Amino acid sequence: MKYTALVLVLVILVAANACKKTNSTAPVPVPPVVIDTETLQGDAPFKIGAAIDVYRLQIDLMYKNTLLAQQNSITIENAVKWQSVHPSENIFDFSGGDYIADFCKNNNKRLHGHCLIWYQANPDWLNNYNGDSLAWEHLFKTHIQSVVAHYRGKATSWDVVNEAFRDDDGSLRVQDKYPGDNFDDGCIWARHLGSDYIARAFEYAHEADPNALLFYNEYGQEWSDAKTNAIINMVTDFKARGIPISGLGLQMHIDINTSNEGITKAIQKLAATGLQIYISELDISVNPANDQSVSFTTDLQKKQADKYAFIVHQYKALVPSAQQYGITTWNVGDKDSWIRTYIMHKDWPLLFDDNYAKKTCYFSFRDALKN
Ligand code: 9MR
Repeated sequence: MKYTALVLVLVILVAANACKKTNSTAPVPVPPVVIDTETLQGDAPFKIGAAIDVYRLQIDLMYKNTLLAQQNSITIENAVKWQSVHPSENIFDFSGGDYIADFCKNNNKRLHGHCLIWYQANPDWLNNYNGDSLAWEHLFKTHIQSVVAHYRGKATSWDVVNEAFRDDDGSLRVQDKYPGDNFDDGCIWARHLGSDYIARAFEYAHEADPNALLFYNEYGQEWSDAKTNAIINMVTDFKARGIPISGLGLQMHIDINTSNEGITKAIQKLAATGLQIYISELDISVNPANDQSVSFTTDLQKKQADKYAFIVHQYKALVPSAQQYGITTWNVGDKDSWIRTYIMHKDWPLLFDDNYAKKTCYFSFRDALKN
């Protein structure tokens, strides 16, 4: 009995081993590689970009593959904002920005740095910094020049100053308008350095990398004439004084109801400066009121697709080709949009869905790029 059991075990072992050998030599089926021959970057007469997050790039293959195929310009969404890149007075942390810069270099994508000076995303140590105006100027200059110099030869362009003007009257953000609401909508830079800080930011950035293209970036120009006019006045003044500004970023966080007339007017006015014009943070919300009962109906899909196409057509028609710096969406797909992840709205604002499949607006956007 014992002997029979032993023979049985041996037979099983030999069979299992034979099986293993057969399996290991059997050809492993290779999934077919699908090459996307119809892409945004392939069809655009200018650069097409997305603002991206380091962590997602590291962990989400669909996200990464979409970028690899579709876009040829990358904006660093958060990794080089002051609070990420300069977390304490004597520490710079370039790890996130470097990861994205390497991705761009290895995959031949243009890199746009965002943003050197902003009233938001500043670390507490900076907001609470105690120093006279000379000490503040030193911090300001050191930060700008350290970051720009670090990415010299890697970043083609920078948002030097972001969102310095108010929506209602186009005045400079200085004091916090609503103290007590836990959000400072004024600007530490204007408070400590005076109103000419914007010009000095451009000069410092230019010294650190004379080849970088330097942008002023702003939202709301399609609905706030006051803001657009303030920007145009700033450009006129900068030109008269020889301040090195290369371009204007028209963010365009809009929705399906944003007036077409407002969009046209903003593009026209900015283009008339002769500077590079960059649609820098495009997304089109379909549910701006964050109504929880809304679903992404075919009607909303169509309205969104029409709006995306309208913007591309206007950009191509109104911005001379030598001034077309490109169009960048703020994030890649609906799933990773700041509208979902940051303000937590129920929305579908981008060109790719939750599985990075192409949406109706992707096709209208791409057709508009082509035709
Ligand atoms: O998308 C960004 C979000 O992840 C950040 O938490 C937030 C604050 O730093 O900034 C968001 O990006 C903003 C950009 O830097 C400037 N224009 C408006 C963008 C959306 O809020």
